[in-house]
Amino acid sequence: MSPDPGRPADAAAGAPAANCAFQRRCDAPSPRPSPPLSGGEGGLPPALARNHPCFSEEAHHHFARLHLAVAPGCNIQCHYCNRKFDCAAERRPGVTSERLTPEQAVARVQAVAAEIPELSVVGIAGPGDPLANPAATFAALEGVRRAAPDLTLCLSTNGLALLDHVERIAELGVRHLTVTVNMTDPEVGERIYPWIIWGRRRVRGREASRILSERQLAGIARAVDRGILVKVNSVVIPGVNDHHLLAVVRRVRALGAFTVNLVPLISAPEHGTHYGLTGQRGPTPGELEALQEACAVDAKLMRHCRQCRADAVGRLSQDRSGELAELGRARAAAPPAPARTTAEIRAEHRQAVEIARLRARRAWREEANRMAQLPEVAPARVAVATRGGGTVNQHFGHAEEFIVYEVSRKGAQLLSIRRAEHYCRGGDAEDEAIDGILRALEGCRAVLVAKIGRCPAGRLEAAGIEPVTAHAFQPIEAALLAWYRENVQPGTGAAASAPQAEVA
Ligand code: CLF
Ligand code: SF4
Repeated sequence: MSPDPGRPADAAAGAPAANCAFQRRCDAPSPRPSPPLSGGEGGLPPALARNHPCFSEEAHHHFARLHLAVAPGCNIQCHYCNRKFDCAAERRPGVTSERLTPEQAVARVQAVAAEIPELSVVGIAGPGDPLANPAATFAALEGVRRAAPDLTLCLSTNGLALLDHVERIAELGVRHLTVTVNMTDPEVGERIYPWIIWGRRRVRGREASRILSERQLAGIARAVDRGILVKVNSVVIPGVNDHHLLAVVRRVRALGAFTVNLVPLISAPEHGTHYGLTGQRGPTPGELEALQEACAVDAKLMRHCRQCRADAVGRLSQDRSGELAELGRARAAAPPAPARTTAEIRAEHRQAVEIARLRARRAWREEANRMAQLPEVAPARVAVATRGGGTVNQHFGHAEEFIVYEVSRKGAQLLSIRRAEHYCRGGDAEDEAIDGILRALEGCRAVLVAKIGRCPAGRLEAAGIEPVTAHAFQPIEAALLAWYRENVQPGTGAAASAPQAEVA
């Protein structure tokens, strides 16, 4: 944490304030002869976001979060929410298999901390709104602060009650806050929120959205003022607020929001939500990307969100909530491991991450210098399979998701996360799964993996996607730049060489 609780650590160090909307541009290595690349050296997070997997794209390769589902109630109704729905396999916000008391929550933190050394953040994100359940939320946060003071605390809220609690949040040392802002225009809002609870009564229609928006914006401004890093999540709802989100982004950026996360609406009839039942669709990947491109001019965007559950555990790419739920219950009854022990293990992990970061930065620098010699060529989309640690280290057959980057002379920019069923199940190849994987990799020129079998490699090649194992276990951004330099023809953007996968 910052030595001065009212002031971000970066500001104390004389660097640009962590909540500066231009942070990414300030960080870019402009004096280099090569173009300012987004990743590696230039992509390193500012101090406050350094170990937070959501506030830093780079940190999400190294660190894990734990959500404590202590907040069941909500003070508003969103047309995309139904908290009665529960399915262990469902991955989306608001879903949880278990609600915890503050005491159970602290025991869970201790149990999970003993299992996951990369744990860096404990967040409260539901299943309702944390600030509509202030007693449980603050009791849990206080308990965690006492039990594991090195863990970063995080909150996610709809913002209606933020202004009432922002001082307490700051006093507790919460430096990372997410506010979901889907509109600033009540005319748009009345199609998203049927009602809010305000002044002990239910307010409906446009007036509800007017109050909500006013409170959200005032709460964000106050939180920024108190040195809290604010991320804004906006749910993209085609035909309802998509045309309006650029204005939302500009407004929250002007208030000092650190980053904006445009999340696609998840909507299906079986969820029992208003949107699900009325057929409101979410955006297509293309629509989402186009909106992100438009908004990226005005704000730093988060593009690695996994829209996680209210009881999510682990790195963003691997929710271990199901696996660790039992463990939490078993350990809750037993005396917890001494906090000092788990804190020491976490400190060792952080040291190991710094070493990995140094290695990645060195590799990036070398590649950046080589890239500087490259003439102007068209960008290429390339997917990467990773199981964390910041390297290309996942076997194609085990990948449940691919990270898609756009690679060009300007660097490697993360575009999206594409989920897919994994190809190998218990040692058996799933031929049907390859069709879904090919759909997930649509538009990609290559996929960088640690290993791949002969059969799926052939299917990828037939679909025009080059399976690449030549950069296995290299840092991701340097590997992407190296692939690009070696394989893209000047002037055409076409891959130069034949597929180079080493078949497992
Ligand atoms: Fe949790 Fe949210 Fe904190 Fe992260 S999640 S409270 S900021 S610790 Fe992260 Fe999950 Fe996306 Fe949220 S991937 S849904 S942005
Ligand atoms: Fe559900 Fe969150 Fe909306 Fe409340 S604010 S209705 S918990 S999505």
